Amino acid sequence: MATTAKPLRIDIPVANDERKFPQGFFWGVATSSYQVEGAWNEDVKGLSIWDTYTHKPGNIKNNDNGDVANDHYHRYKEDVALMKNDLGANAYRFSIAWPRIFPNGTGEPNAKGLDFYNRLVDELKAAGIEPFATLYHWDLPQTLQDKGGWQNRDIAKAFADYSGYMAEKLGDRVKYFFTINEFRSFVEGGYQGLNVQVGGGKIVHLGGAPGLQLSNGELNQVRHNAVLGHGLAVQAIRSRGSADAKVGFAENMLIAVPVIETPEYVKAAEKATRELNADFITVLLEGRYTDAYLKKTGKDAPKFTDDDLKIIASPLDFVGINVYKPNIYVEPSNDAQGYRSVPINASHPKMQASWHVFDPECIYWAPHHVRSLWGAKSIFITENGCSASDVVSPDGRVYDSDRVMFLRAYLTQLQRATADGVPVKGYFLWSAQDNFEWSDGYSNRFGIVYIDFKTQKRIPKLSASFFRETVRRNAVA
Ligand code: GBH
Repeated sequence: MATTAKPLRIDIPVANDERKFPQGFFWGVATSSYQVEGAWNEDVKGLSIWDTYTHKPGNIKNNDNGDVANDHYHRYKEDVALMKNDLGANAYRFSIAWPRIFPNGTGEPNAKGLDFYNRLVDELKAAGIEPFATLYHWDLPQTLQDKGGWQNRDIAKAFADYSGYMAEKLGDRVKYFFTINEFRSFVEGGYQGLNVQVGGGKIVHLGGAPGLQLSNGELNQVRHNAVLGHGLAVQAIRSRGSADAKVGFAENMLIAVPVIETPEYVKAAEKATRELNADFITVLLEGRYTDAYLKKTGKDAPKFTDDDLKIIASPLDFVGINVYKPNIYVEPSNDAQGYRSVPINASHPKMQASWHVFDPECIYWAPHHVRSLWGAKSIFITENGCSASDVVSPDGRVYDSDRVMFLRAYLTQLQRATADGVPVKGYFLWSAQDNFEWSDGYSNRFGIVYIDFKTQKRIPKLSASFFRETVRRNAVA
């Protein structure tokens, strides 16, 4: 039966205003020092706890380490050019290796270490890329670990001194500072190890440097020392940095997603989010540990003073959140808690990383909750992205179709949040390049640029084109 089919005409939504982001939105990519720099023992750099940890056989998949990593320390010019030309980024979130600046953690600064970040920042400015500096992305000077690391309250003060020093030295060009990246990850991963629910009752165990296994009471004190360090650093940046310095943290917020979008479910998800983050974001923004947290921790609760709480809650200019996955799905309940967590189904979709539960809605709800719970006026998504099984195909390209799917889905939800008026000012994609993925070594690729770790060749992936077009339009591509 022959029909004369009319060819379908589909309008390509090139100018679809409905998916636009606010004007002046920062489109960034992110990395961290230990994961990309390499040059682990050059230019008077001190050892970090990650040098020590990775050099011990058995800690990292394939016994990989960050000795060379992406060799970014020597190739930063090429990498900045890539960000500008191939990714179109207008912002870059990098971290500073504390042991490059203070090889012994405190004391005499190392001019050569500082010089690297001066040159990097100058290169970024010349490329029209706004630098966002993270002061602590887990590479603690080993000398400070030898004095107890974050178990030792004095480290908080040492961190503030180092932070103030950096704000003073870079402050004429760097306006945005993040104190600490993911309190929860380095505290729980490094000082106890953490178990993550990934669906179907399956649990994945994650660990990191310095590889300790503290008791719950000791761990809660480490949490407290870390938020105290953040507060002292905020004060040091304000007093020693430039007058227009902006400062905040970048935390891996635990996110409760309402199963259904009704006011009751949303309320329940907000309550859950506040309690889930009681040990970090909530105390940082409220200056108090919630009653439920103190009750739950009981005799293991951290020891603290009222003065500590004031320091911890030093006023911030923005809230930075790393958003990858939903942590719990929530429905309302009639008990005192007011919410109930429902199980994540065994067949729930995942991205490649063992822990990576897939749900774009989490990047809609995370900033929403931050605004409704704490009234934040400025929010950054400091990380978002996924790993994938990327390979270079015979034609020399890398077809990461799943990452493009992931980014489009998450950005669509983020755009929805900005359209609601949630004050999200920028988005940083993790990561600018494949890099050293902690315990997974080089086996887990999060970049939108592929790295051949044998030759250090950089190949922008399909997702790099997607990102570049998104930035160009300032809308989901
Ligand atoms: C971030 O860590 C890091 O900042 C970055 O260095 C890293 O490379 C990147 O993401 C990709 O992994 O959320 O309760 O299920 C995220 C590392 C944080 C992921 C803890 C797994 C499990 C705990 N991890 N998360 S939970």
